This record gives sequence, structure tokens and C-alpha cells, in this order.
Amino acid sequence: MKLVLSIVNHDDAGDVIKALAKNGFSSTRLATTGGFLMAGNVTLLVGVEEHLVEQVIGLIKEYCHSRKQIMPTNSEISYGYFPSAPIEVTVGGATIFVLDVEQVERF
Ligand code: 2BA
Repeated sequence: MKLVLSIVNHDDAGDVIKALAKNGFSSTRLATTGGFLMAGNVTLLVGVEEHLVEQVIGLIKEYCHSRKQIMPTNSEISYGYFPSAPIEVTVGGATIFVLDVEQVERF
């Protein structure tokens, strides 16, 4: 068995979860925060048999889109902070990790 762990945009998460459920996949949604932008995102956990991993990834690809996001930046100087030019960051549609699962127990 595999665990598909995917970090997706908050705005795409609902559609992905619906599509996964429609195709018979259980998922768990975790509220997470990206370390760089410090913005909320969603981490989805989907446990599946190995032969179904590509189908799960295909559904995630179908519903998750990359976005450009503006990140405000501040520079520190001796008497405080002053604003400097914001930077544009392209946040990917999804970051996906596929992990081996040694054992699954349900009670
Ligand atoms: P964040 O860490 O908030 O990163 C948001 C976007 O900022 C990233 O999009 C990337 O385009 C940019 N970025 C991240 N770190 C950067 C840096 N040191 N310098 C310049 N730009 C940087 P994505 O790569 O699509 O990542 C989206 C979210 O997926 C990340 O949010 C993070 O929550 C997660 N993620 C990405 N790669 C990861 C990894 N290797 N391990 C764990 N989580 C990861």
C-alpha cells in the first residue's frame, strides 16, 4: 500500500476531495501552512493500493492549478522596518509525495 501525501491550494482542495470520493478514494484533509509564504494550504492524505497511485495523482492534477502570488517583503534597518518591492512567487498546483506504507490497522 502507498500513502499519497499532497499539498494543494486551499481553493482547489474541495474539488479534489469531491473528485476523489466520486472515484472511490477516501481522503483526510489537514489544515497546513507553507513555510515560505506562511500562508494556509491543505495537505491531503490518501491511502491506496500501488496500482491506483497514478489514478489519484491524475485526479489531483486535474483539479489543482498553479497560481502567481505576490509576497510582500520588508527590510530591517536600525530604526525599524520599511517596505521594499514585493516579489512574485509561482505556487505550484500541488506538491505530491508518495510513501510506502508498512502496515494499516483499522479498529
Ligand atoms: P510555501 O513553503 O509557502 O511555498 C510557496 C511557494 O513559494 C513555493 O511553491 C515556491 O514557488 C516558493 N518558494 C518556496 N520556498 C522558496 C524559497 N526558499 N525561495 C524562493 N521561493 C520559494 P511550491 O513549490 O509549489 O510549494 C507549495 C507549498 O508546498 C509550499 O508552500 C510548502 O507548503 C509545500 N512544499 C513544497 N515543497 C515542499 C517540500 N520539499 N517539503 C515539504 N513541503 C513542501
